[in-house]
Amino acid sequence: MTKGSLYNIAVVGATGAVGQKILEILEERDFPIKQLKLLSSKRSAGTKINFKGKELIVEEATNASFDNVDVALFSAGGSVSKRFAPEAVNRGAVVVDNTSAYRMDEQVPLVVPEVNEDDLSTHTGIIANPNCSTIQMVAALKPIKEAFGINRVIVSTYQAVSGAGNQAVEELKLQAEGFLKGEEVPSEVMPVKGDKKHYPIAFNALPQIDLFQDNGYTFEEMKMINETRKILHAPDLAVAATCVRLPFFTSHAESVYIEVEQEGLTTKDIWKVLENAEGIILQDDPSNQEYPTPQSAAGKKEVFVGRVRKDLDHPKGFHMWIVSDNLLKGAAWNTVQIAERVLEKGLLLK
Ligand code: NAP
Ligand code: 12T
Repeated sequence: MTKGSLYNIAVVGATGAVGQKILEILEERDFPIKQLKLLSSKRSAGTKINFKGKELIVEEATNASFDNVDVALFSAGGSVSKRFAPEAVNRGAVVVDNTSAYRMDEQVPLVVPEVNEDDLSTHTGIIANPNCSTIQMVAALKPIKEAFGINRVIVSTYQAVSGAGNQAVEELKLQAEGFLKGEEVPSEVMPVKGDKKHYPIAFNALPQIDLFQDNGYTFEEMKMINETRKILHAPDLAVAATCVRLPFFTSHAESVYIEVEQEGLTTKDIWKVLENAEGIILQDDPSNQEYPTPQSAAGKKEVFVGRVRKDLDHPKGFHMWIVSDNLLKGAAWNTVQIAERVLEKGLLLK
């Protein structure tokens, strides 16, 4: 980033749950913006959004939207990224893509800045932002892996509805209100919009996030498995995941079991590493009932870790509880962080 330079930025999906958070963070970080384009589908074109005290008008995304754009931040679903990201790159924009469209593409770096920022320099136009559940887990596991080695990970997630977008948030609100009044509110979005069946999310727990794959895992679970291996540069790491949706609005929580390579470690050894890790806050004091929760992590950019303890049977096994705001570190903040590092490292296309 040349000091004082300003850049043309496009936000695709600016009216969505993630897009709105991206705008808040661009404003808060005083991102060096010359011109800001807000893009959506035809549905929201014309919507007015306030940014830094000025009213901006949302436009429908077209190929021409990306003329003269330096950095385009995409959070409008995989099909929108497939349709427009290559067009944006052809026009000279670096794309930071928040969807799963390109994450496992070998040409595309998949980046959590605290974990593998060096991978950014290999980009050829598109940089992928990992899945929200993956981001917070690898942020905590990376420093442990570096210090002690890790050869197995087993994770169960407790995920907020905001991960599934604004319509899912509305569905939970209406359903919870209805349930308390003894009325039944039908499910149309959860667990997955457009899937064959729907189940209530209010006062429930749904062991399905994203579509089922042929191997019996959901796509969200496979994203966690494959993305973790790619980001940690550990293609042979044993990873298993169970992803569950719960009826709260913000932050994902994860119960994570790991087996380390080094023998004889204690909980204190893990604490020490986490205390010094970038972007991590250790919040772990059982004697004072200190641990993170989805509510305490909401609105914060960091990843919180608590409940670190040794497995009672496996000598190299540890358990922990990892919580982070899914729309911030899990999506919008990681995306803007990537964009900031692209500018700092001089990695624009033009
Ligand atoms: P959302 O609240 O449903 O918002 C969707 C956004 O995409 C809206 O701005 C919508 O515009 C826009 N959009 C839809 N179709 C479009 C089209 N054909 N052309 C241009 N824009 C279009 O969803 P969200 O929660 O913000 O998530 C958006 C996407 O981000 C998800 O599909 C997912 O791929 C990704 N995401 C990633 C993570 C992560 O783990 N890193 C987390 C959450 C979401 P309208 O207002 O016009 O409909
Ligand atoms: N289906 O970016 O429903 O791959 O919580 C993130 C969150 C996909 C993604 C969700 C999803 C992604 C969800």
